[in-house]
Amino acid sequence: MKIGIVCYPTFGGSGVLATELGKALAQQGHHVHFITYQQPVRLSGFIPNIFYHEVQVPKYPLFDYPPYETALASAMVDTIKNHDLDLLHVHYAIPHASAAYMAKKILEQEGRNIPVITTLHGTDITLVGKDKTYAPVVAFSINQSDVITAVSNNLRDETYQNFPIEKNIEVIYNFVDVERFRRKPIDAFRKVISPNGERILLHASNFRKVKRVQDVVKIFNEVRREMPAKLLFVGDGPERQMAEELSRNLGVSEDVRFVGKQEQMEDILAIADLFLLTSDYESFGLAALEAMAAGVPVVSTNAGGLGEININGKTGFMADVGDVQTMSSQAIHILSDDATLQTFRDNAAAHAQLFDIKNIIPQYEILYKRFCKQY
Ligand code: GMT
Repeated sequence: MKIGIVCYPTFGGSGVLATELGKALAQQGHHVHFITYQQPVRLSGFIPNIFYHEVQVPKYPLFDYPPYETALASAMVDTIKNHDLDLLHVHYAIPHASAAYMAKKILEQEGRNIPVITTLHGTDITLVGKDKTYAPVVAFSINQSDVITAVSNNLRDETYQNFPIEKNIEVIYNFVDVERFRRKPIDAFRKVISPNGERILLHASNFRKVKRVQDVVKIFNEVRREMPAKLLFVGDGPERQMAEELSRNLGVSEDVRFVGKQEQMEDILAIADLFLLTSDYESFGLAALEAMAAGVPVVSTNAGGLGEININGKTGFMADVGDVQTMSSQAIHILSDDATLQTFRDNAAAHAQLFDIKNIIPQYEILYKRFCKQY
């Protein structure tokens, strides 16, 4: 099949998922055309069946806000026509679903029907999407998609609660390439981070408010009272400075390291002992699933779809949003002895298998084939 994929090309979960999906589809022999405003971060190197079309948004002095959505819809039309695409799969509703609707209508006038699949990822529904500024367009364009998928049952339910959606929303879980994340730790790297064998706690995110990174620092502070430990922060974003300040105020900054945005998450996860995800909401929590695939247990909140991946008491633990005390005790319990940690590690790795790329990609292929009967 010839598949167009539209996503945010950044480190966010939706972009990562869309890129990994495209790469996996290309490996199956499909032709995958990424239509994005810059090269997606996980799309490095040359992959024969992958094509990249950059959306150019010209800046004119007249525009305070260059019309990205218009440029994107035009790039979609152009790519679909010139490369004879079979379908368009857009990740994240805003503004991808409405741009896809526009492209679809333009192509209809030329006698071409292009099926549009919209995958909802989370904040496009729960935070940004339901904001009155965007809501009518989001609801309309989701309803106009030929197929709607959500990355968890929770996100499907949230979408129905927040928008007047008339169509069926299918749930296709996010996935992880289990093989890729099953890495041996690089000893030299582990020694740099934890020279005396301290436990390594990890958090990775875009440091937005929804992640509650202050809770990560507070939990680490409690753990460190009980055992030697280090905290690694991966990623960057608006709340990073606050996390740095808090770790200084709590007197733990010597043991906290901010390593910025990283592409090789598997190497970092390979040295970690525990992943912390303290979010107000996660539709799914792809970062936590990647941790589990690397055999790293997760202590998280029970918000959104996190309970669909993190099994309380088995792959890690969950607690209410903001309940730092409980999450600290849970982290201490997992890390307190090697045997307990190993049990949680094994359970996390085993559970992640359910979400292996090999199990999920066929679900997307089946969905695409509904529209591409010739394949
Ligand atoms: O978490 C973010 O702020 C990034 C966001 C995105 O759109 O990239 O992540 C969302 O999509 C991911 C992939 O489906 C999910 O794993 C995240 O849970 C979801 N984030 C939220 O719901 C807050």
